[in-house]
Amino acid sequence: PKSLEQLNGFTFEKIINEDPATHSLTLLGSFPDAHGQNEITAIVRIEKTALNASDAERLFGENSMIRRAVLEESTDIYTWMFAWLGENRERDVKINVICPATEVHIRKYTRQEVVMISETPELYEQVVKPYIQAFPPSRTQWVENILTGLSEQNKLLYSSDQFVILPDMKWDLKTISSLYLTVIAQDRTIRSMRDLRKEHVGLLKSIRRKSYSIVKNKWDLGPGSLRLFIHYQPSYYHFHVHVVNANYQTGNAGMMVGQAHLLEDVISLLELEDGTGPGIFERMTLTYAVGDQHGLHKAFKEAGAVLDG
Ligand code: M7G
Repeated sequence: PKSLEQLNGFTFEKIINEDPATHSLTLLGSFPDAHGQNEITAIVRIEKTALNASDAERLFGENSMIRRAVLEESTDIYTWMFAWLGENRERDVKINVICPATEVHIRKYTRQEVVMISETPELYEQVVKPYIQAFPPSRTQWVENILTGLSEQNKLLYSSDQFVILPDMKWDLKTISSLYLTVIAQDRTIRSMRDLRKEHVGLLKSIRRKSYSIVKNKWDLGPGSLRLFIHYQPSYYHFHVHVVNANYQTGNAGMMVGQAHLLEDVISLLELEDGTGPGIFERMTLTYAVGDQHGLHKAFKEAGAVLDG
């Protein structure tokens, strides 16, 4: 096919690949041959083109390219919307806004080089703990809003005095192959994975059990289709678990080795504790990548903890 008219001669048979990360669909089907007598098997891959950096200045404003936008959610400083670049179309773009954005947000979203850090328990005490404690409570206002019923209440999939489950802000809420939920613990004393102890095994297992049953009931995906993980370092120091379609692949660092720790492995490690003496996460050295814009980077450098790059 060399024209739209010829493209429209395509007979769709089935989808052979669906990749939300590259915004593409690969279709199997056929085109008629030149005489219109036989059907010739064809693969068509359709991918949304990248947004053009030179359009940046006209994305918003008087001559905006955006024709329509619908608010999906707004909480604290975070807002997300879906928008259309023309009429009668499938929604084109998801727009996330952070306003007002803090210095920490700007650093987090800025492209950067990473270096590997081996965080010993001593380094945690000396550098990381004070860093976590220095965050003002406003940093996790969005979490408080969810837990106290001020926002995203119609999104809650589960709520108890232990934790809530709801769609993650990253998810478009409809593409099952990129399903992304977040589980937020009520317990405000667990700031990160470092704080997990044997006594939390019950909580972690309930999170696992409930996540499985909710996803099964609502989207008919079994436990084998889910990847449950915890970030270390996370961006927000209020304990939460990521629940993601196991088949979802993204270039996003959030699922990379080093930052993502499987909930299963964490439960298993904690179960090995004998319940006396310091816990595994009090004794373990955790190795991960830190961006050179990350708030911890400078402190680690000063402490001589940055490995040669
Ligand atoms: P994280 O491991 O602390 O950091 O995860 P990351 O953002 O670097 O992954 C926090 C998770 O909460 C992320 O998956 C975010 O997309 C998600 N998230 C962040 N905010 C501000 C919101 C929100 O307001 N609502 C919801 N539903 N999810 C959020």
